[in-house]
Amino acid sequence: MESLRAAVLLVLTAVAAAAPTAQTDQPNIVFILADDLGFNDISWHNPDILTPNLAKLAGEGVLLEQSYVMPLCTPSRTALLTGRYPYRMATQRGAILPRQPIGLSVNFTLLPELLRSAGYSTHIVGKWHLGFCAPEFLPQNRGFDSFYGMWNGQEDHFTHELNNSLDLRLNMEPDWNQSGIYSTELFASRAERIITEHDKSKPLFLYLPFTATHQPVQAPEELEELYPNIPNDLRRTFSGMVTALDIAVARVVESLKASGLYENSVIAFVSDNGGMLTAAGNSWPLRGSKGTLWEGGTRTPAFVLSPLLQKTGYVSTEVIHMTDWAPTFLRLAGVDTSDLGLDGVDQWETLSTGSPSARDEFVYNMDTFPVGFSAALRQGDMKLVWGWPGQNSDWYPVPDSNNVTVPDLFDPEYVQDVSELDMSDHLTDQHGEPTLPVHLFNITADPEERQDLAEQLPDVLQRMQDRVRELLVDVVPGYYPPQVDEGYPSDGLFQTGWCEAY
Ligand SMILES: *[C@@H]1O[C@H](CO)[C@@H](O)[C@H](O)[C@H]1NC(C)=O
Ligand SMILES: *[C@@H]1O[C@H](CO)[C@@H](O)[C@H](O)[C@H]1NC(C)=O
Ligand SMILES: *[C@@H]1O[C@H](CO)[C@@H](O)[C@H](O)[C@H]1NC(C)=O
Ligand SMILES: *[C@@H]1O[C@H](CO)[C@@H](O)[C@H](O)[C@H]1NC(C)=O
Ligand SMILES: *[C@@H]1O[C@H](CO)[C@@H](O)[C@H](O)[C@H]1NC(C)=O
Ligand SMILES: [Ca+2]
Repeated sequence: MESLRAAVLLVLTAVAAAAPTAQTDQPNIVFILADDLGFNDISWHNPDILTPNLAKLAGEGVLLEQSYVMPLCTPSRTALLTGRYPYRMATQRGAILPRQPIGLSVNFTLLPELLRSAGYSTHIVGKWHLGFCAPEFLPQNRGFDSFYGMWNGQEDHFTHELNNSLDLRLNMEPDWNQSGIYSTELFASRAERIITEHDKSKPLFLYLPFTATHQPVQAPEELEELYPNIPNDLRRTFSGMVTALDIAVARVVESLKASGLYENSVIAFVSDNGGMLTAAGNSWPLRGSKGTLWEGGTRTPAFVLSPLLQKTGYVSTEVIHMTDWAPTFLRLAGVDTSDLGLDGVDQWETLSTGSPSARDEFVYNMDTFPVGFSAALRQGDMKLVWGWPGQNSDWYPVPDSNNVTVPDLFDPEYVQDVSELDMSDHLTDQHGEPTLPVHLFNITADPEERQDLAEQLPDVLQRMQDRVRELLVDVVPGYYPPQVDEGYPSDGLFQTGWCEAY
């Protein structure tokens, strides 16, 4: 009896002693975000694409086959950095346009701010795209110790200009000196420098949102030349962009190893949304494209890599949602998230051990228009798509020649149709069913969304529609005002200070 008590005491003491070291063991966190890289734009889904480094790294970690993100750049980034659904923050509708007077509301505390409070050095390299019209929206005022990159959603990959105006800064300082250096290489160099110069007495959070493979479609010539057999010119250049990204990620991981940070690092690689057809991105065989609620808009290549993972070298089909990364990283940093009201869930057990996903449900997106709405919900195997799914609802193989016209992202006429439908009572009326289209799929059995089960499974349909009605109460309609003249660049440079923060 005595010895049992002693043993228990010993265990308790060991646990107590372990607690403080957990704090100092906070891992380095490196989050690598690809831009518009579709399901079919990576070698493990499409052998025509050359990403040997990414495939090797994914193989050494856990390849995530059900990694879900938002359909567009800005919504996806708001989900990542807040751990919340964009529909609760009015950021769900679109990507921020250069002269739109909007940003991610300062009401929301971002991941880097919370990590910095927990002792991290925090850096962002690459594309911000969460608003810059007010200084309060800028990354260095949202928890990042340093910012190097661009404020907008896209720019020329060599000149770093959009509409003949520079969008490249180190914190506030414009960097006029990088014309001719390819964006993906430029950002990899900056990331290497941050890693090399990192003060190891602190943990590092490096957020690395590359502009690859967003349009404009441009690649270093020698990488494009690796693809002589791709018949579509735009797709060939696009493929070179993917390979540039592959090389850049390898450089970053090498640099973590060389500086001794790798052993205590967690590295995630995720694409922010599906392939954009007009920019030669591709989500085949999934349905739809960037900008849609279909799998092709929301399910993208991803993996996690870390010596801290208990089980590695396998393909996980567990659902990980974009909102889950913030609470997962915060848990690793020792930050309690229980009072933060996040939609994301801590997925470390799943990532580390391969145990079932910590969630059974997620919202792909929701938005309400003056009349009409758009929603998709997942519960277990099942997916409900209700209302406007976005443009491009077909299946789009990679173009096999130059003689193809691909559909554009937005078709104003279609939006017009939806807005003409009277949806004014969809929140309350359980019996007068909306006239908007409704679809039901078993994603496990039918990831391509070809078999609509809405008529076959009325009970499941009813249950999921009821759940959407319940969730709709929380929807803040997307805030997406027109562009304003105050936002025009001046002195050849994109500027801040032409809107009020909110
Ligand atoms: C921010 O918080 C203020 C004060 O609570 C509130 O009035 C405002 O609506 C919030 N804005 C957003 C975008 O949530
Ligand atoms: C590009 O800049 C010019 C000059 O400021 C302006 O007239 C034009 O509207 C701009 N284009 C866009 C797409 O903002
Ligand atoms: C750009 O180059 C100029 C002179 O060539 C130099 O004074 C300046 O510090 C450089 N800026 C940056 C951000 O490297
Ligand atoms: C291009 O495609 C169209 C429609 O598919 C076809 O009618 C036309 O002959 C094609 N042109 C060439 C040069 O192959
Ligand atoms: C969905 O498909 C999977 C795989 O075929 C099956 O196990 C499951 O029972 C299906 N779920 C429903 C609700 O039909
Ligand atoms: Ca994107």
